[in-house]
Amino acid sequence: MTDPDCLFCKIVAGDIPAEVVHTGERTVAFRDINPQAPLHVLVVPRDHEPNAAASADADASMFAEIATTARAVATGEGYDDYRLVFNTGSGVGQTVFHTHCHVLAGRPMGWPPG
Ligand code: D5M
Repeated sequence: MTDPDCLFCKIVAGDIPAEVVHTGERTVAFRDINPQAPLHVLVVPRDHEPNAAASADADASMFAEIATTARAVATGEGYDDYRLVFNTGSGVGQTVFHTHCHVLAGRPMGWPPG
C-alpha cells in the first residue's frame, strides 16, 4: 500500500521532513511547502492511491475521514470556514500522484477557482 517512489509516501513514512500537524491511523496532515493561503495543509491517506477517485474505489469511507481530519485541522487553527480541494488529474493541476486534500483558509477566496 506504499509506493517507494512517491513523495507523499516518503513523508508519511517520515523519510522526508514535513511540518506534520496531524497523525492518525489512516491519515496524515502536513503543511504545504508552497502555501496559497494563511492555512494550507494537505491531508493524505496513508495508503497510496494516485488520486481521489482511486481512493474512493479502494475505500469510500476514506473521504469521511479526510473531511473530519480537515475540519479538526482547520478549527484547531481557528478557522471555521475553509476550502477543500482535490486536484484529480494533471489537466486540472495535480502534480503529486498520491491522493491529497488541500485545506485552505484565512483569506477571501473567489469562485469559480482559477
Ligand atoms: O498539489 C501538490 C502540492 O504538494 C503542492 O501544493 C505543493 C505540495 N508539495 C510538494 N512537495 C511537498 C513537500 N515536500 N512538502 C509539502 N508539500 C509539498 P497538487 O494538487 O498535486 O498540485
